[in-house]
Amino acid sequence: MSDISQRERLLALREQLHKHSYQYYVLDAPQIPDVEYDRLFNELLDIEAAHPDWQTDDSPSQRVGAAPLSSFSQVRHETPMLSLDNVFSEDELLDFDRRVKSRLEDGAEFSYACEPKLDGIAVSLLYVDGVLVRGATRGDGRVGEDITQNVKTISSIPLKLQGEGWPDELEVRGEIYMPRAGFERINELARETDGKVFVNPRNAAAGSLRQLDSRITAKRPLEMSCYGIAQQEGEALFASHSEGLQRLREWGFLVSPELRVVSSIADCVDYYQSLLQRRDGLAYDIDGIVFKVDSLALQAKLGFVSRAPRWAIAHKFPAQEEITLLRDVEFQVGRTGAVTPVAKLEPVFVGGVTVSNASLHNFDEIERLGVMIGDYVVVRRAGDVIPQIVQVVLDRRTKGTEEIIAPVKCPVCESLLERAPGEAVLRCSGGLVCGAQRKEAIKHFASRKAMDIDGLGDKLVEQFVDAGLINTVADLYLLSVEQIANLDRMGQKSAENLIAAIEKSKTTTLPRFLYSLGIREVGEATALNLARHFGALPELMSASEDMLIEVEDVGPIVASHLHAFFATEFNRDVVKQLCDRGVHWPAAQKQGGAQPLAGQTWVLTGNLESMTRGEAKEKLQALGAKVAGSVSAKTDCVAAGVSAGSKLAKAEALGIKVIDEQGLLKVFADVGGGE
Ligand code: 9MJ
Repeated sequence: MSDISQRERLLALREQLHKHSYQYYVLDAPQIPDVEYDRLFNELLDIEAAHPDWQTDDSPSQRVGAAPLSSFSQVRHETPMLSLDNVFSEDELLDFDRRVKSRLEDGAEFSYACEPKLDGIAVSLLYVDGVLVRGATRGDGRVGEDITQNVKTISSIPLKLQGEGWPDELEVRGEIYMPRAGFERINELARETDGKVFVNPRNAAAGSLRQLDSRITAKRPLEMSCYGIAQQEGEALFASHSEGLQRLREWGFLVSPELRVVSSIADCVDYYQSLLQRRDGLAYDIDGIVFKVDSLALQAKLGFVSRAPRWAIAHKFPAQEEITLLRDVEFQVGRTGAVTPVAKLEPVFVGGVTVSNASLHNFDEIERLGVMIGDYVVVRRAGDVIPQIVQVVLDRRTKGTEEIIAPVKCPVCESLLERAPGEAVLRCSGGLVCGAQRKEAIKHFASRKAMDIDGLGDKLVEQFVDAGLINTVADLYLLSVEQIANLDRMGQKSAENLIAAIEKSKTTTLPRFLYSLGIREVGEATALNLARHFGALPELMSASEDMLIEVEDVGPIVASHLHAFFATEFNRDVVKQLCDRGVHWPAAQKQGGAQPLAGQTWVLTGNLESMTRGEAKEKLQALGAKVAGSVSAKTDCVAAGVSAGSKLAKAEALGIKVIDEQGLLKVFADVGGGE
C-alpha cells in the first residue's frame, strides 16, 4: 500500500475505533463483535509501528499505556476541585433545603439534580481543541497529580470529543471507579497468583491510577462517570447543571444513567429511598446521593464555603464497611464437601443489615489476612456478595488473640479432610455419608431454581435428616402426611401442604432436574445446555467425557465432574428412584421441541401478573431464546411488566422492540409455548 493510502486507512481506522469504543463503553451497545474490534485495533498498531511519526495523542493506540514515568508531576487546578458536605439523615437534608431557600430569599421555585454518589477517585480532564491533553487527580483541591497517561487507558474516557459545540478549552470532572464485577475478578486472580488483593473497589481504583507504569493501569477494569464542568469566572456555557451533563453525553462522556431532575426536596427524599433500595443491584459501589441546585445562576448566587459548595449536598447511605470483633471461627461443610471457615462476629450494622457471620474463604485467605480469633476486623458487605472480612485492624490487637487452627476431621461426620494438590479448599472425604453434605444436597434439590418444592426450607430439611426420615433426595417422594405432621412445629395442614408441594414438583423440566442433582460446577446455564444437547437423560448419563465436552460451555473439568457423578452407582440409583417415584418432564421438552425463538436474545423486566419472571424465562428458553439480564444493542425484544424501570428506558433509547405482558402471552400462544 502506498503511504498516502496507508495514511487514509490509518485515519479511517481511528475514526472507526473511536466510534466503536464509544458504542461499547459509554452506550453499552456494541455494534461489532470483540474480535472485529481487536482486528481493527491491531491493524492500527501495525500501521503506527511502521510510521512512528504518524502517532498522535488522540489515537486509540494510546489506550494500551506508555513507558513508565519516574514520578507524577503536579497540576494546579485553575478552578478548585470542590468536595461535598455530607448529611446522614432526612432531617439534616431538610435543613439543607431550608438553608438554600433562605439564602435565595425570593421564594422562587427551583429544581434539584439528583445523582448517585460514586465511591471512587475524583479526577479532572482537560480538553483543548477537542483533544484530551491532561488528566489530574483532585489532590487537595488546588494541586493534584498529573495522571494523563493513566486516564488515557480508560476506555469510557474520550481521547477526542464527538459532536459539536464544545468550547476550545473544556475541563470535565468526574469519578473514576472500578465496577464490582471487575474488582472481584482482579482480586480472584490476585489470590490465585499471590498478587495484591485490594480491600474494596475504591482502593483498587486508587491503586490502579497511582501506577507510574500506565501499561498496568490499562489492564485494570476502570470506568469514569462525569458529573461536572469546571466553570471559569464569568463564563456561561449552559443554563443548568443537568443541561451541561446532557451536552457531556453528546460529546462522548459517560454520565450516570440515574441522573434525574426533580422539583422539590420531597422528591429528593423519594429518589434517595428508591436508589437505596436498588443499591445492592447496581454494578458499582455508591456511598450516597448527591443533590445539586440545578440552575447555574442560582449556584453562582449561593457560592461556596471553604472547600464545599453551598448548592450541593451528599446524603450518605449506611456504610458498607465496619469494624467489629472476630469472636470465633466455625467450619461449615457445603454440598460438595468443601469446608469453609466462617467468621462469627460481634453483630454489626453494615451495608444496611446486621451482620454476625462473614466468609473467610479458605486457609490461604486466613494466612493472607493474618487474622486471629479476638482480632478487630473490617467487614465489608456490598451488593449481593456475602459479607467478607477484608482486613485486620492491627492497631487494636490485644494480648490473648488465638491462632485459627485448620481442622483435620470433618466437623460433622469426622471423616478425614483432604486438600487436593494446588487447591486452597479443604474437602470432607465422607461424600453422602456426611450428614452435612446430604442436608446441603437436599436443600439445593428443593430450592426455587431446582425442583422448587414450596415450603421445604432449610430448617425443615435439617429436621427431616436429623429425625432419620430422609437420607437422599429420592426419599422425599416417600414421605407421608402422618410422618411430617408429628414433627415439632408442624401441623396437619402444613404437612398436607408440603406433601402437595412435593407431589407438584414431580412434574418438572429436564434442565431443572439436572440442575437439582447438584453436580459440581453444573449451574442453571450448563444444565440447560446439557438438556438441549442430549434431549434425554439416558443419553446424557451414558455420554463419555469426550461427548460431554462437545456441549456448549462444557470444558474438561465440568465434563469430568459429570462423568464421575453418573459413573457412581449410588447416584445412578438415586436418579432411578426419583424417576420410579414419579419425577418426570414433558416429552416435548425432551427432544428440545420446536425452537421458534432460537438465536434471539430477550430481556424480562418489571413485574408480571400471570406468572413469575422465572416462569417466563423458562418458557422463553424452551422456545430457544437466550434470556439476558441487561439490555444491549444485541437484545431482540424486551418484555416489560408493571413498574419496569431503567431497562425499559434503555430499550426505548436504543429503539429495541418492547412488548407488555399481553404481548408476551400472545407470543407464547402463537408459537406454542402456552399451557
Ligand atoms: C460523586 N462522587 O459521585 C460530585 N459526585 O460535585 C457527584 N461528586 C461533586 N458529584 C461537586 N455525583 C463536587 C463533587
